[in-house]
This record gives sequence, structure tokens and C-alpha cells, in this order.
Amino acid sequence: MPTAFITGITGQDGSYLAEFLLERGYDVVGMVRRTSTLNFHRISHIQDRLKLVSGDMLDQISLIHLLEEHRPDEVYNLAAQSFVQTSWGQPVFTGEATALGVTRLLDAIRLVDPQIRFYQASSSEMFGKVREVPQRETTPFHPRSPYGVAKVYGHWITVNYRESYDMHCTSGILFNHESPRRGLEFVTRKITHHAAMIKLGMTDELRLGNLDSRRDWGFAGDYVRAMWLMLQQDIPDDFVIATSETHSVEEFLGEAFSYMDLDWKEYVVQDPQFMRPAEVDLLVGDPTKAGKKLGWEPTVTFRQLVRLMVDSDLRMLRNGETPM
Ligand code: NAP
Ligand code: G4F
Repeated sequence: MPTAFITGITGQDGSYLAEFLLERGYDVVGMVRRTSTLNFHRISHIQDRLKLVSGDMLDQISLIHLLEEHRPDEVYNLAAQSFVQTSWGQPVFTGEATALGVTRLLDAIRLVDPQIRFYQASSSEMFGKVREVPQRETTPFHPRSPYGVAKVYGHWITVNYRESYDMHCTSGILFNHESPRRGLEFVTRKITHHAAMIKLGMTDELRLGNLDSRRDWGFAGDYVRAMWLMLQQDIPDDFVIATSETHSVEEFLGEAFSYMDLDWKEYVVQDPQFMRPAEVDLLVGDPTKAGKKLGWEPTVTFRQLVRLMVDSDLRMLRNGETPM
């Protein structure tokens, strides 16, 4: 059985990737950081099939020891301070976790076993103020937040270890991907969760920032499959993963609210606290290379994605479940 080591296993993508790899017969080792209260809600249904181990992207020794002990074949680096808005308030922490954390992990692999295959969770936020539409692997980067800057560092250090040490290091440049397990602070989940609460009479207001920005939103379950496909290639490379469709925040609102026969204009209040110092106005990816080389394509449409998230939030709220 191959062994996979996942950082960020408690997050949205970590939970879907762990499910995916377990189904393929992998032994899955997930790194979690110590917290005063458990936050395993996204992986509680598979927890007995995982090996959860303690470590932190800020702590080099923990990474080296964990790799020495578990000797994985594949490492998926999903851990990051991943919320763009927070990165202005905590730029140094974001740099430590999201940028330098990648080097710590790559160096740990180089020391313990340079044959380990490595996946880096790069981001369409690197394109920022876009220089080309749609964005491809060759589109120049122009990040617009400390998070985006940190991800550019993570991307290039991954390329650098590939070129310097001939290691199997791959960077997946993933566009926004969502699911019922998306954090409540991200705009899609914030919208679907509030729309469901409004439908159930639990609130009558949704406070948002910029409604004009456009994103290429796909389904997280599809995107973790792409991560695995990338590490099965003989030659490591960089891949854009996207749907090639773009929609505005306002369109997402319209889709979610109209699905429940609600008019979003009656409930949404624009609030300056959710505006960003610098915005990424338009993201839309070109996944042609992933289609050709990996045989990857998305299976969930924009409308299906919105509806499956709304349905899940309605169900959770009706059942009194703690939101994921
Ligand atoms: P997420 O839900 O925010 O999960 C982030 C994970 O990183 C959590 O498990 C978190 O642990 C962990 N983490 C944070 N700081 C850490 C540290 N210092 N040491 C160890 N673990 C740490 O993010 P996601 O949406 O699953 O995204 C996964 C990765 O893909 C991230 O790197 C993100 O930046 C990147 N990405 C995401 C998207 C997207 O649209 N979702 C698009 C492109 C790239 P806790 O649970 O303890 O906080
Ligand atoms: O949902 P968001 O916070 O996602 P954002 O900034 O695009 O970042 C996500 O996708 C990246 C990939 O491109 C990942 F790398 C990153 O880790 C993360 O997963 O915001 C989307 C858009 C922004 O333009 C934001 O200004 O929605 C706008 N927005 C408007 N009102 C809001 C709000 N965003 C949030 N989070 N909350 C609001 O109230």
C-alpha cells in the first residue's frame, strides 16, 4: 500500500483528499496542529481509518521527524493560512505558514528521502491583477494580497527544488473550489449558509463586501482528484485546474437565493469591513493542459455547486448540526 502524508487534513481539501486516497487503498497520515479544542469535524467520519500525527508548518523539526517515522511515498502540502482577508492583518504569520512552511517541508523531504513525490497547493490568487484572460500556466503573476505573495513564493520554491535537486515536485495552480465543507468565512459558504438561515427564519440580513469580483468556482471533490493525478505523472510539472467559467459574487447570490424563491436584494447589506485593500477583480482559468496531460475535467456545474451547498446548509440547520 502506498502511504500519503497530508498537511492541512482538517481543512476542506484535506478532508476530500483523505477520502479519495483511502478509497484507492492508501495508508493516509494526516498532520494536525495542536489546538485547545478538537477541530476534526470534517474528518470525524473517516478518523478511525487515518493516522493523525502532530506537527506544524512553523516547526521544521516536527516535519523531519514525521517524515522519518512514516516514510510516505507522496506528500500533499495543503496547510496554509488560506483566508485572503486575514493575510492583511497577519502578513508575517501568513508568510511563515503559507510561504516559508513550503521550504521547511521541501527541505525535510530532501533530507529524509528525496524520492518522495511532493504536491504544492498553489493558487489562482497568484495571478491577482491579471495580465491575461484566461489565465494559464504561463501567465505572469501579479499577486494582490500578502496571501497571494506568499503563494507565489511557495510556487517558485517548489519549482526551484524540482530544478535544483531533481525532486518530483509539482505545483497545482487551483482556482477557487468550494463545497459544503468550505469555511463559513469564504463568500460562497457565507452566502449559502445565510440564504438557508433566511429561508428558515433564523436571520434577515447578510453583510457582504464587493459584489462585482468574478471567480472561477469549481467543486472541491473534483479538484482533489486532480492533485492525485498530478503526482501519478512520470515527470513533475505545473498545472492550472479550473472550470473555465467565471461568475460574479452577485451572480452567486442570485443563484443561491432564487433557488429558494428569495430575492437577495431584500436581505444583502454592503459593509465596508468586508472590502479588501486591493481586490482581485477577475479570475478565469484555462485547464487545457490538465485536460490533455492528466485527462482531468470538472464534473459539477456552477448551478449544481450552488444548489448542493444550499441543500447541505438547509439540511444541517434543520437537523441542528454544527456547520462544518
Ligand atoms: P482550509 O480549509 O483553510 O484548510 C487549511 C488547513 O491548513 C487546515 O487544516 C489548517 O489547520 C492547516 N494549517 C494552517 N496553518 C497551519 C500550520 N501552521 N501548520 C499546520 N497546519 C496548518 O483551506 P482549503 O480550502 O482546504 O485549501 C487547501 C490549500 O489549498 C491551502 O493551502 C489553500 O491556500 C490552497 N488553495 C485553496 C483554494 C480553494 O479555493 N479552496 C484554491 C487554491 C489554493 P487548522 O484546521 O488547525 O486551522
Ligand atoms: O471567498 P473569498 O474569500 O475567496 P478568495 O479571496 O477568492 O480566496 C479563495 O480562493 C483562492 C483561489 O483563488 C484561494 F487561494 C484562497 O485560499 C481562498 O480559498 O472571496 C471571493 C470574493 C472576493 O473578491 C471578495 O472580495 O468575494 C468577495 N467578497 C465579497 N463579500 C467577500 C465578501 N469575500 C468574503 N470572504 N466575505 C465577504 O463578505
